Formats: sequence, structure tokens, C-alpha cells
Amino acid sequence: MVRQEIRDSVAVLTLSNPPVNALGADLRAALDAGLERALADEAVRAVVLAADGKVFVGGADISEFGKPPRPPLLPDVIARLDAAGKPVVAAIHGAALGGGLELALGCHARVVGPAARLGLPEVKLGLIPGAGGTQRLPRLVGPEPAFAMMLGGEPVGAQEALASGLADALEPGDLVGAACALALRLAAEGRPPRIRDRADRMDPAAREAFEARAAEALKRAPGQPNVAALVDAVRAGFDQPFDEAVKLERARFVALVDDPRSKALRYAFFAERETARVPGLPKDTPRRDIASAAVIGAGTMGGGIALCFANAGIPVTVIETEQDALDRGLARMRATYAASVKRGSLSQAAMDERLARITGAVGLARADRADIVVEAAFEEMGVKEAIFSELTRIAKPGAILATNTSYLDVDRIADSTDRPGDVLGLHFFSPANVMRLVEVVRAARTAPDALATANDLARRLGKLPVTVGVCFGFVGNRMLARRSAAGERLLLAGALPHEVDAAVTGFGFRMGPFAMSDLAGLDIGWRTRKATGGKAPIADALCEQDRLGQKTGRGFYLYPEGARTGARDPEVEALIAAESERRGIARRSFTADEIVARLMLPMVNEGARILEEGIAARPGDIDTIWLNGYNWPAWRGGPMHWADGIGLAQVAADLELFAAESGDDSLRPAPLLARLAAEGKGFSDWNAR
Ligand code: 3H9
Repeated sequence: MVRQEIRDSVAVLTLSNPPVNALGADLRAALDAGLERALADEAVRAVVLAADGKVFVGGADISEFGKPPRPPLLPDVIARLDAAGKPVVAAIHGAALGGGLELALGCHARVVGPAARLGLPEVKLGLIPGAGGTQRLPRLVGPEPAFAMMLGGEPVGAQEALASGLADALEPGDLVGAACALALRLAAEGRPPRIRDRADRMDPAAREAFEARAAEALKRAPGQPNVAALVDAVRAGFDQPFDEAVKLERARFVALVDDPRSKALRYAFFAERETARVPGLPKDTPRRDIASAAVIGAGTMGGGIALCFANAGIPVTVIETEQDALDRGLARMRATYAASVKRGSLSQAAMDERLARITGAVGLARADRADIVVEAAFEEMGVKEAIFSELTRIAKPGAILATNTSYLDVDRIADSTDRPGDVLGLHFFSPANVMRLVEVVRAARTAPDALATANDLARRLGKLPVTVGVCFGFVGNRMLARRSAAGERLLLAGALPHEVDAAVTGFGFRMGPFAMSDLAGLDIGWRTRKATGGKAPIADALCEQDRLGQKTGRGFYLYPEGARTGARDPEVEALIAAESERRGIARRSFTADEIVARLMLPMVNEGARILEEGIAARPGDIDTIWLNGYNWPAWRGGPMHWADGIGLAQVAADLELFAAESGDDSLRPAPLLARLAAEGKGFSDWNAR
């Protein structure tokens, strides 16, 4: 795990623990032993720490958190490194994150390569650095910049690290050679310099700057325990001796590891990576080449998808049926880029380059050269069937034929071609150029190489693909439909839109369902319901009155003079009350907790059905979809993880109650949920394969 070679009296210790050199117990022990050997060897004057692979060190091994600690502990390994009588220099060629950067900060100098990225992302896992990072980073780059770096969690690149003093040198050539040379220079100078001994950046002005930033952070994240812990730890660096402050940091870190929020965030980290393993799709499945694309439809979705291709360097032809619609679509794409240029997030040159990759065309015939065709036309089966049947004639052999449908039957769409193996769904979320999630819909006859290629392509586009099966609405929208129905039920039973929305934002969503409907436009769901025979008595009534949401100035709420936040509307509340009365429902009030349970548990129940039917491969796939496509609060880990936290016995009992109250049998616990509940298990115990 740790290789040693001697280069000109420098012991080069190379860490090798694929895939990311995470600092698990075995690697820590090997590093400790390697260091001890090097320090004891009289022929060795200095030490260099390097690493194999793409990443320098991806951090502590997150999968060890919450398990009984196995010595040597990382802070102790780093303390021994720090105390070494010979200089130790880190040679950082790739990402040094979390414990990886803390390890490098325990070294006496850092040389970085051009691809290095240095950061302390623990906050994103609901934690704080726990191996000296909160103490050494402030002493090195200043407390306020260090605090900002730990609070945001984003890594900095090599140039920035050099400018801030985080790195001592940037070496584009022989990185290890440069680190050895620096190590020998330090050895010649005498006692190795230690960050822990530095106090020059911890002056009163620096404290003032830090305190101001800390106050702002605490105000913005009230009740977020890791932010409070981070503030305390950095502050301790001013008030306490180094060793005491490190102890405080460690205690706070250890406590946070047990916090349910951190557990949920760590769960989500692994669940997201697990989605890359698609059952029945071996790693060595052949891929098809994708060098060009065509998108059918230049509307909001089609345009957004075309931008994704252009952003990723893939030439794309955008196809419309008429020149006018095409011109409008192309103008919208240009405007999206122009807005990014104006904001400063895109250069004019990059905009020009990307636009040059987009070609407009009228008529399907121009899809003939594309390696992948993504259909984003009108959401109607007849329209899709016509397009796919024509594509059979037009598309080149082996081209992947994808539909961006959000609920239609992809198997039926595949039936309209003579090459069903090439057909699959690529369900992007709106706005497609922004949202990370893509549901990759595997139809019954989708060929493995087409599916593997679609997953790879989605990653090339910077997306997070989750493979799902064919059913109405796939995973996300199928569950969302349950939440929408529950919302309507709540309104009829006595809750008001603002109460439901407040409960949902209180739960952690950025927006409540009714405010969200108003923003998206009520006609979207209305159209789908009309096409599919669905009913939503309140939303339908609002649509009939031309209350379509923000765009008409009124929906569930009122938006006077283009306001972005809605105001309660007595007319809507009266309409709801009248509908309850008409149905003979005695209205009653609900607490926020009751509202959340009534909205979310039917979704969880649908998730159980989705699992049982094999539409999603794992509970974690469902959670990844909700976290990345529907803004489910990250620290709650997704609906299935959240339900496990409540306990499935309780969830089942609640669902029985909702079913009895409403007389709606579809609310009764799904067989899988009932079985797990009876066995005292959770979704995390479920493994279909
Ligand atoms: C910490 O350090 C605490 C300390 O302050 C205190 C300790 C006392 N552990 O993302 P990828 C796995 S907290 C375990 O697809 P990439 C990952 O699950 C930690 N496993 O690769 C996946 O496994 P599989 C602070 C890890 O090239 C495989 O590696 N550090 C860890 O796209 C490949 O991962 C972080 O938060 C880990 N730390 O990106 C950084 N990291 O193949 C977390 C990765 O079996 N990691 N794995 O599914 C990352 O951000 C990215 O993985 C990284 C590489 C940028 C490093």
C-alpha cells in the first residue's frame, strides 16, 4: 500500500490504495510504518509523500465512519509526521481532499502539479475536518480565507493554492523530483518548519475578519450543527494552544459523525456512486461511438438538451418542423448563453465556440448523420410514434434513438421502429442544461451496448444518469404524482395551500408543491391529466378559471404586478372550502408533521412498488433521483432513507390510517413495505438480487 524508494537520500513514500487512496486503517498503518522506517534510516535525510493514480488522496475512508475506530487514527499519524525530525514534503499531483489535504498540511511543505485540487469538503458530508484541518489551514492561509474554504467545501486549483501559500511550489514537470529537491533544501536549513508553530496570521485583524464571516455563516445556516462546530473549532485556534484546539476539533468531528444529517449525506454519497453499477450491464459492455447528435424539437426541453451537447463539445443538429419555431428555439439558446456571458460565468469566446456546434434544420431528414437522436417533441404518443417510425428510415444504422418523454411508454415507442434495440429513454429535467439528473429508461428490448453508451454519454454531458425501467412517469414523476394527489387530498380535508407549502419548506425543500406548481404553470399537469384521465379537483378548477400560476398572475396564490412570491387568495381558499363541503368533508386542521407524513409517505409507498417491480434497482437509486431531480433536502438522504429513519412499522401504520380515512385502498402499504415492516427491517436491508 505504501511503496518506498530512495532518491538521492530522500525516501519517497508512494501511497497506493485504489481508487482514490482513501486513508483507511490499512493505509494509515502502512504509512505510519513507512514513515518510521524512513526516519530511523540514517541514510535518509528527508521524506517525500506521493501517491499513485488520478487522485492524490480523496480523504479519510468515509465507509469507516460510525464503525469502531481502528488505530492508528489519522490525527495521530499526522501528528507523528508533523513532529518528524526530518522534513517531509507532499508531492500532490491530483485531488487532495479532506483528510488528504490534512495529511499534506501535516507535512512541512507542499509541491503541487498543474492538475492538483486542494480542499476540505467535510462540510458537504455534514462534518468538519477532523484531523487538524481547522487549525493548520487558518495558520497557513489566514483564518478568514480558511474558514471560507472549509465552509464552502470547494477545492482550489494549483494556481490559487500557490497564490494563497497553501502550496509552496507549482511544478509542471517532474513533481516528485521537485519535491525531493525542496525536501533536501529544508533538511539543509535545519529543523523542519511546522504550520502548528506559526502564529503570524492569527492577529486581531484576522480575528475580526473571521468573526464577521462566522456571524454571517451562522445567520445563514441556523441550526446547522456542523457550521456551528466549524466556527467553534476555528475560534479555538485563537483562544487555545494548538493541541487543545485540535482536541476540540476532534471531539466536534466525532460527535458530528453520529449526527443523522451527516449519516444521510454519507449515505447519499455512496448511493449516488452505486447508481453507476447497472444490474445486468457488465463493466466491459461494448460502447458505441458518439461524435454527433440530433435533437428533435427546439422548445424549452429540446433547446436545453441541445445546449448540453454543445457544452460537452458534441456537434448537434436541432430539428423543427417549421422555420419560425426553429428560429425562436435558436434565439432562446443564444439568449441563454448570452445571459451566462453577462453574468461572467462564460466567456464570449466560449459562447461563440459552443454556438458554432449548434446547427438548425427543418425536417427530420437532417437526423441522418447523428450518432444519437434525442426526440423532445410534443408529449403525445401519436406524435412520438410518427417520429420514430420515420427515424427508422432516416437514422443511420447503429444510431441510438432516445426519447425525452416524461411518462409515455418507451416500449410502445420502440414498437414503431424496426430497431427496438437502439431505442431508450433519456428523461432530462427542466431546465435541461442546468439540472444534473437524467433518468435513462431501459425499455424491454434496449440493447446492452445502447444502454451503456447512453449512460456514458450522460456523464460526458456532465449529468448524473440513473437507469430506470418503463412505467408511467418512470421513478421520479410516478412518485411525484402520489405527492400531488396527496396535496389535493390535504386541501379537501382542511389544509390550505400556504400551510402545506410552509410544512414542506419547513421539512427542508426550497419550495412547497403549490408555489412550485404556480411557478411551473398549472397547465402542464392539467394537460397530462387530460391526456391520461387523471383528476385533481382543485387544480383543475383553477385551470378552468384560467388561473395557470405566475404567468397569469394567479394560481394557487396571487401574484400582483409580477410578484415572484405569491400572496394568499381568499377566492382560492373559498373555492377549496366549497369543494370540501360539496363532498361532505368536515374540514379540520393539520400540524406541519401531519402534512409532511400525508404528502411524503404515499410517495415512499410508491417507491416500494417501484422497487418490487424492478423499475429501480435499489432504494438508493430512488433517493438519488429525488435528491438530484426534485430538490429533496440532501441532509434527509432521500425519501427511502428518510422512511427507514422513521421505521417502516410506523410508516405502514400511518399508511393504513390514511387509507382508512380516505377510503383509498391504493394508500395501503405496498406488499414489499408491509413485509419489511413486519420483519422489522428497512429498505436498506432489501436486496432484490
Ligand atoms: C474526511 O476526510 C474526514 C477527515 O477530515 C477526518 C478524518 C479523521 N472514502 O467519486 P468517484 C470511492 S471526510 C471512501 O466515482 P471520481 C467512491 O465511493 C472525506 N470511498 O471518483 C467510488 O467507489 P466505487 C473527505 C471513497 O474520480 C470510488 O471511490 N473527502 C472516498 O469521480 C470512486 O469515486 C471527500 O469528501 C472516500 N473518501 O472523484 C471526497 N472517495 O467505485 C469524496 C471516493 O466503489 N470523494 N470513494 O463506487 C470525492 O469527492 C471523489 O470521489 C473524488 C474522485 C474527487 C476524490
